[in-house]
Amino acid sequence: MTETREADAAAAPALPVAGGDTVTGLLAEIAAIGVDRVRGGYSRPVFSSAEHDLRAWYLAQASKRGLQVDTDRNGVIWAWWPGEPPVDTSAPAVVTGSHLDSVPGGGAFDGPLGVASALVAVDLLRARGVRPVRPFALTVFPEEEGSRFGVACLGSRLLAGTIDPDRARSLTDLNGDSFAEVAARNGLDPRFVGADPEALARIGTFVELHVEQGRGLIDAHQPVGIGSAVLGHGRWKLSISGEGNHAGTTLMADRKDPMVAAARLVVLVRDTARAHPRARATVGRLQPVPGGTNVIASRVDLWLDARHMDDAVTASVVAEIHAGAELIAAEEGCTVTLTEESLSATVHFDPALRDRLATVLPGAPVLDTGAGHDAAILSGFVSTAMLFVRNPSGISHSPEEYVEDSDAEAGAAALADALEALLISPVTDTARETV
Ligand code: HGY
Ligand code: MN
Ligand code: MN
Repeated sequence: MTETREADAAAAPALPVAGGDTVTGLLAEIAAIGVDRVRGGYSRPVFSSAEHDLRAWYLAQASKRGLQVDTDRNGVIWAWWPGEPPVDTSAPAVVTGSHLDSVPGGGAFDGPLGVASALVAVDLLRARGVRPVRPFALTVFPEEEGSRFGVACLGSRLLAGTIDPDRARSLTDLNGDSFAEVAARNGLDPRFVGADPEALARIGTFVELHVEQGRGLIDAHQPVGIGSAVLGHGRWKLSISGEGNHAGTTLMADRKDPMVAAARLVVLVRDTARAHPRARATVGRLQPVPGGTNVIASRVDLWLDARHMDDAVTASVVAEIHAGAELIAAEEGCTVTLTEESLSATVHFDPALRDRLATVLPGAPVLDTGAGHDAAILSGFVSTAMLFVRNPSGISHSPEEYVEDSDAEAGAAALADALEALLISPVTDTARETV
């Protein structure tokens, strides 16, 4: 044990230390929550009963560790390590966390792995006798996937003030319920959602651990990697309007069928992305109105997800798709509108923090990711890093997402190493000292 740890181990307060939970064990505790028997995998939308149960589980786990828990006005859960001396409570905090909500039919690890690993990292830091010299908190951000209200990272965007609170309040789910109405039914006062500069200013360094959503660590034969960048990405809603009619009485020549235009558009999206190296463009969600088997749709709504490391390429891809959609709609006797729902520029994590973690975790590859994260939203405001844990399938947003038990524990140990380095480094007097 290093000198710091020995001295501190003797002086460490008799705080409740959980009986050696493992990441695998914690994830097993929530494995039955939000199982989707139709799609497979998990469907844990924000403010659903499943997500509510996950939040209750998390609050119990945090309390079991003696963490001081608070849910802020945006629904972000904060779990603070008790701040006995030598904590300099005025110093910027080290914060780690992720999310509990999922995409429809998602995997078991996207989000919960980072949340469970943070809890186990607390146990490991305690067992090592680490005494933070600066404030330390765990967080859980709501609506990271944007699966219910359509905007990804809604919780961290509200905290950071990067989404207009009126727009957030008016976002609606598939039932037409607004975020304001649903948030109010779940303990938040929608009048007060929005930028929280005090909470943001408390964060000096944010580290998010996440399952890798790709093959980088498989190919590198490493269990843990360090994040370098998050590809810029956005979501656009396209609405194609035609002429609803009877499937049996309407001759083919008389049709203005938005479903046909939508089908042609989905292929155009694929072809446009293929024409731009490393671009990704997806239509994963398509909704005919009214959606009857014997009905020619009057309208088809579909959502485009487009991404690229170069934001200008993302913009070109979307512009080409929009132009192509208008041509297709005209040829099918339809009209089309395109509405941007969210857009995040490519984010490069703090290079000094990235390099610092590379020294703490020698051999960990440095990887960019095509997946969005709350860490990317926060990186515009605080020093931010990510750790990735190997996913042998490389697949995510699917029940096939997977992490080996040993890699899950290696991830938590790596997170504890990173946090220890950040928590015991001397607090300088710079106002926004971050690493
Ligand atoms: O969509 C994403 O990239 C993230 O999983 N929310
Ligand atoms: Mn995800
Ligand atoms: Mn995620």
